[in-house]
Amino acid sequence: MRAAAAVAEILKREGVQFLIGYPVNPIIEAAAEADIRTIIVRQERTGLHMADAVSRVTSADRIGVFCMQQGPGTENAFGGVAQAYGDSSPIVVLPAGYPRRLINVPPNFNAYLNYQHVTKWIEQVTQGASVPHALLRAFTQVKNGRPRPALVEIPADVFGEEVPEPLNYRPAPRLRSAPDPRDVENAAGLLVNAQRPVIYAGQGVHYAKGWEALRELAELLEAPVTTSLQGKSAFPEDHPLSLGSGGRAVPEPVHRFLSDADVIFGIGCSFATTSYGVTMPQGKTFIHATLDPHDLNKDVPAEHALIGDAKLTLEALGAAVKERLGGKPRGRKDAVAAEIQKIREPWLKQWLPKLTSDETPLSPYRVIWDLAHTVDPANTIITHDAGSPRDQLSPFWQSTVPLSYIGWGKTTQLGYGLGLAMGARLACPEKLCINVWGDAAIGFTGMDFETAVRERIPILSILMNNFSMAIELPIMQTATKKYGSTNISGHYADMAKAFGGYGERVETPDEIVPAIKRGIEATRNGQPALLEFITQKDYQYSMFGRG
Ligand SMILES: Cc1ncc(C[n+]2csc(CCOP(=O)(O)OP(=O)(O)O)c2C)c(N)n1
Ligand SMILES: [Mg+2]
Repeated sequence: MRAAAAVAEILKREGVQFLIGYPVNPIIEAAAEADIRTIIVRQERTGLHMADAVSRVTSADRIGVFCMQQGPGTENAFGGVAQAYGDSSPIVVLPAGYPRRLINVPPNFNAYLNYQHVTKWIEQVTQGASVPHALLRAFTQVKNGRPRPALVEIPADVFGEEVPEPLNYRPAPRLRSAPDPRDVENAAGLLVNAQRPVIYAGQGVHYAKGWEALRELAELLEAPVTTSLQGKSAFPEDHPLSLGSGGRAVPEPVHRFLSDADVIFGIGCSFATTSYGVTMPQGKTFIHATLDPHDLNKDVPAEHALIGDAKLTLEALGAAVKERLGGKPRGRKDAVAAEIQKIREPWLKQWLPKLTSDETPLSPYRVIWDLAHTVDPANTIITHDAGSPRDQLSPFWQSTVPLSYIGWGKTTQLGYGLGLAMGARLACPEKLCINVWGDAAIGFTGMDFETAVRERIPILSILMNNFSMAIELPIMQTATKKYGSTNISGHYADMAKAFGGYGERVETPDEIVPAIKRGIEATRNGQPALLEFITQKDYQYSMFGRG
């Protein structure tokens, strides 16, 4: 068996149902021969974003795989891998390499050398017979420990080499580890004794599928819960103990409860310092539960830590807390829920004029509000893009079902949302998959709307066209005034139609809901829809304590 065919067979054994890629790479042809659906994008970055979403929305039960050619393909793919690394998404990347006689000769781009710092595992295969073991190492890495990309570069002349038969490959195992019971007892004691504990859940809860265990612990402790942007939807945001999610913009209860907490329990989170997450207040007692010891004391010094899988950690903590409480909660819940409401209601009231605005150009908040009240949230996966859409969507979008929101932003590449929605739809064909983006974001990856049409990936794309990089207006005033530096233009509904998709430009408030319904109908008929809302240059966000 040739090496390319061996790769395809291994992908099959690993449960890979579609190979996303861009030519030239012999794995594409071999995958098709092995009946793995191949999906060809318009540029590498979007394909990687799609693979990334496949891993995210399946809690890495299915691993997204992307392949591309040596040289330009690998050079152009860098952003997609870097984004997956920044946001900790486990994907397998399979670039071809230059033939072995040239691979280490400048100026040929060498993936092994250049991707070192955006992968958790990287290698260059030097002979066909080594391909199966190299892939076993890569899949073992993405299925275990902190989720991040693994890359195996296969030189073009290796693809034609023979791999000994029968192919000896069993899928990589997925193993979990639990924290030290002494640490669990310690943390349980602290949590039970805390007067104002807050639980902060990150995306580790999604990968561990620890949603139920998180809810049980929160209800037992009667502690309010917030999430990072990446962890959003790990806890139902319509639950009386939910504060809403963190991000650059947050609901006010998130800010107030974190500020007033005595103990903050971070579960499945990195506590990384970022402009796109809440800043942890000083002077609190932190309990940091994470899979990755590299995160400990990195940004937030934590006196107490637990290392292990988020679900196993939450279950162990739940049992220890239960024992300390004599099996049941102490009756604090109503008071905590009432306090949350007391902060939430005036906060929401303050934003309602924007959320229900009748103005034209449209308020982006009104578009989001109407979208939220038109779709079936339990059957929807939504993601934002960088820019105002993120900060306008995340505080007001209530996620009630695990993995119904793909939050991101440890690095914030404009244009990421489209590929995420497409990958989500591929992995969950029964869901309505939505990306909300701005007119600068579409400039990066908009051509791949054609991929959605051609590959029959019917997503709903909500575009806020304000003919501007509105979020940059406050810091680019002179450049805007003198040279129009933040101005952009385009008719994106027409672009969608030109690609064979459903496109509609919406300019009046009464047309928002009917247009959304028509867009959803188009997706039901297998056609991706792009709804272009002409919006205000609004750069007011629900931010607290940051510039
Ligand atoms: C690849 C990349 N380059 C630059 C940025 C910085 N950036 C963040 S948002 C933004 C402008 C966003 O404009 P738009 O998408 O139109 O959203 P708006 O704020 O106008 O609603 C820029 C330049 C980025 N996030 N990603
Ligand atoms: Mg804009």
